[in-house]
Amino acid sequence: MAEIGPNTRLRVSPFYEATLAEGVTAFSPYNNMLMPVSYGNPQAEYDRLMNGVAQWDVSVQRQVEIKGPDAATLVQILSVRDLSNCVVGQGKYTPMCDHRGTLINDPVVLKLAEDHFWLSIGDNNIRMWARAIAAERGLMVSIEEPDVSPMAVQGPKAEDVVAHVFGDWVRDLKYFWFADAEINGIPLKIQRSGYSKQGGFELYLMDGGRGSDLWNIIREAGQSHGIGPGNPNPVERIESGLLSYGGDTDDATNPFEVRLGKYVDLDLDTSVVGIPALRQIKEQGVQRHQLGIVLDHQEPQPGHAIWYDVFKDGQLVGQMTNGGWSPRLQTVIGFVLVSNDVELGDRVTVQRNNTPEAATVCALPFF
Ligand code: THG
Repeated sequence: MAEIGPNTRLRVSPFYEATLAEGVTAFSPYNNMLMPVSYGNPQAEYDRLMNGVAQWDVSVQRQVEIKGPDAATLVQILSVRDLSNCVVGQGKYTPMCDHRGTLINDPVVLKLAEDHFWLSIGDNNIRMWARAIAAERGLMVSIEEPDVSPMAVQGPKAEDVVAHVFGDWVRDLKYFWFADAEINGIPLKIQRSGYSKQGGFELYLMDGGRGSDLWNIIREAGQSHGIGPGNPNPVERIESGLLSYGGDTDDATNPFEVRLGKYVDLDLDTSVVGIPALRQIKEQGVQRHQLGIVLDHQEPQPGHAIWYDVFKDGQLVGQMTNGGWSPRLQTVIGFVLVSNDVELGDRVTVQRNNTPEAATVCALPFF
């Protein structure tokens, strides 16, 4: 078995030592870092998220820090969602597109001050993109990667654990709002957010030297609720209909195709990158849509690393982009990105490796 390991181009997280101590068994590269993706017991990891609480090293969700007199202008130029009503202390889930209207990221934007933002990004180099756009537009901003590393605490017991450590005030945080906090001299921000629909928070560690300390504080506080390690769960997120940028999208995917149209404001100024193209795409008609799929074949099977072709009446209609065994539905489910003439309830065939499998197309989210 070949190895892939940390180096200066594949950095480790401040929580690396802690995740090794928890028994991490697999990593995946993401934003030039290593993200833990398994602790060897998918069922236990799923159950903790659904019924208890889990802590995740998601420091790969890097922050692009934009500061300066033109910071708000730049963040809007990069975002196809109208951010004019985003206030200090608030976060917003925000698609970003290139000039062709192709989705290039879907960060959570955090507004720290009128002239200070973090883009909490998915897997793509938005720091370089932001610098290029800022320079071309002659904007006065600084764009850096700060020493900030999120840890997610997710699940129905997450609020009790976080409140136990930081105080009951966290219970009043609204969805995507955040506030400063400190524990044992560790500076952080706490946001009600996270890549699951089971509720919880993200703790943005602001001192990379204190990763194990923060990890262990949460670990201790969660003992009575059976806390354990986890990661952005590959199946819960499918059940919940959460998009994986780069997993369910490719270099030709626009936000309308993958259910992000509600976050696109076509009335934004044409200076916003992607808006002119998105208006044109909308006018000409969106060609594909993202739907759910349920495979007839009801045996647990691993997720997949490639998109599988999907056929309807013998015609290629698109691809299955992700999938996995759903413990709640006791069957294999996934997402498809298919042409518009594929409708809910349609019977299709998924070409998985060399095996065709019958399946039914359905609505998202599954729950
Ligand atoms: N948290 C933070 N940063 C992130 C992620 C995160 N960066 C990378 C990645 N995840 C970005 N992608 C998403 C995708 C979905 C959501 C958040 C980040 C999400 N979506 C909800 C939904 O679709 O139902 C809510 C969106 C809304 O209605 O506002 O939460 O997880 N810090």
